[in-house]
Order: sequence, then C-alpha cells, then structure tokens
Amino acid sequence: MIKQVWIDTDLSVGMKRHAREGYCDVDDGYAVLQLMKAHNINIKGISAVFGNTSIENAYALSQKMSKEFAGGKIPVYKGAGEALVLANIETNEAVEALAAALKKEKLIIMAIGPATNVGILLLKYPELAPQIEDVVLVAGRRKATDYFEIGTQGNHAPDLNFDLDNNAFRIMFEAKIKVTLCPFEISNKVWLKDADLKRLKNGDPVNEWLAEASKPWLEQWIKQGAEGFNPFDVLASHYIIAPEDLKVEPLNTRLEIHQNDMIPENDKMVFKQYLLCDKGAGYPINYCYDVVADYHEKLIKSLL
Ligand SMILES: [Ca+2]
Repeated sequence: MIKQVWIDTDLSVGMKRHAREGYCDVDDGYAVLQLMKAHNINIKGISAVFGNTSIENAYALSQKMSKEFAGGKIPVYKGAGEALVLANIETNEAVEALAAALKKEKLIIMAIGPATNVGILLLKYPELAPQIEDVVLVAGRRKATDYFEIGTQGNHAPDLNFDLDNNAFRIMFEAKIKVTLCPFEISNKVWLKDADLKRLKNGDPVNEWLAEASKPWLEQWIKQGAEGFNPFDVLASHYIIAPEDLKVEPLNTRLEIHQNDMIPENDKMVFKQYLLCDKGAGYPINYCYDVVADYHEKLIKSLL
C-alpha cells in the first residue's frame, strides 16, 4: 500500500548557525532522502518551517531537494518563520497548501521541525483534523530528568522542536489527532559515523551532497566526545516507511514546567516547558523508544 505523506521540515543541511559558531543539523536531509527513496511513499508536498535555521534557508533547501532529487515533482511551500502567536494567528502559503491537500485526501504528516505550521492549520481549519491520519514528530521524553546528553562533556541538547513552539504541540493534542513521537530516547540509539558517510557516497548526487555536508556536523559531535552523530529526524521517516523496525508503546503526554536542564548547575530560577510521556494523565500518543537489532543496516540500505 502506498502511503500519502506530507513533509513539514526545517531542513538546514550545510548551513552555518546564525547565533554561534558551527554548522546546523543535517538530520532533516536524511529523513527527506529516505522518504524520497522509499517505494511505499508518495510525497504530496513539502512545507518549510523555521527551526534549525531560518525559514529562508529551510525553504531554499526544500526547493533544492525537490528540484534536484525529485525532478521538481514535489511542490514546495514556505511556512512559518517563527512560533505561532495565539493572540494573532497568521496563516501562510504552506498552511494553505496543506489545507487544500487535506481537503482532497487523508495524509500522514511528517513534522520534523517545530510543529508551527500544523498548529496554525488546526486553529484555522479545525474541521480538517479527521483528515490527518497521523502526525509523526521528533520530541518528548519520559521524565524531566531524562537529559539529552551529547558526547562526554556534559553538554545537554534541547528538545528543540518542542522548545521552539510549545503551543503548536498543545494544539495538536487538544485537536485529538493521532500523534506519534520519535524522541531522543530512540534516536540516541542510532549512530552515523565516518564509515557510514563513506558508504552513503554511492555516486547518487543527493547521497554525495548529504554525505559531504554531514562531515562538519560529524566533526562537531566528535569534538564533544561522541563517536558519531544521531540522525534524529530519520526515526520519524523510518517509522512512516516501516513501523515494524521500531519499538513503540502507547503512552500519555502532557506539558509540565520544570527547571531548564540546558543550564548547568541551574540555580538561576530558569524554567521551561517539558513534553513528558508516561502512563500518567495526558493525551494519548504513540511513543517510539527503541529500534530492532539489525536497524543500522536497514537504515543505511534504505538511504542508498
Ligand atoms: Ca528537523
């Protein structure tokens, strides 16, 4: 059966960070590539969103991937450039295009950036909620003390997609649509290393581009004491293509406020929202927490 999928992404492959030294995450590139290569997936559209990088960069990279690697057959739309503002909801090209697509047929949405575009859609077109088969996102954790540790030097990563737009997530839960979370807990079990980048370079231009652009990103992780990097977003695409390769359990999710774990020795009274998933109270979600034993080889083969 062919699955009809909409991609909402903050692609940032090869981009330099604007706020500090270094490069942006490459993981969206792996997720989009994997969906493009999958035989059971029909990509209906790509909407760009801010997140890892600016909306301008994410939009340009979405256009590049559609044009150079899908013959321009996948339409691309520019979405939100910042978190939604409840007091002044503004729609955008991407939200309107997604709404038009959902009016025609039911879709799975792979939302691998902040969920802003989906949140705006559900506020403006609540009647389209039943048309969303599943939204697959990269966010969440079981406990507020489950830190996202990168490398061996005590560096904590944010729950970036959720942190950038807490309200967008809450809107999805309150709309009672089916939500699947692929959190740090699962992606932290999947590693891409230098040998994998070498294997990826199989002569296919998109593979060459992605492998080359991943090198400085890999270097950043190695400098922090890691042996590779976690391609977070690819767990979302893999779940859509072959859910049997992931271990999933039904849990409930809720937003809670706790001290911000991004600040070491937090005595500064700095708090933030957490997206917690357990068997307690909350909105029902699917929680992906592990991969099958031969997952790494399956992942690499799916990208070649
Ligand atoms: Ca992303």
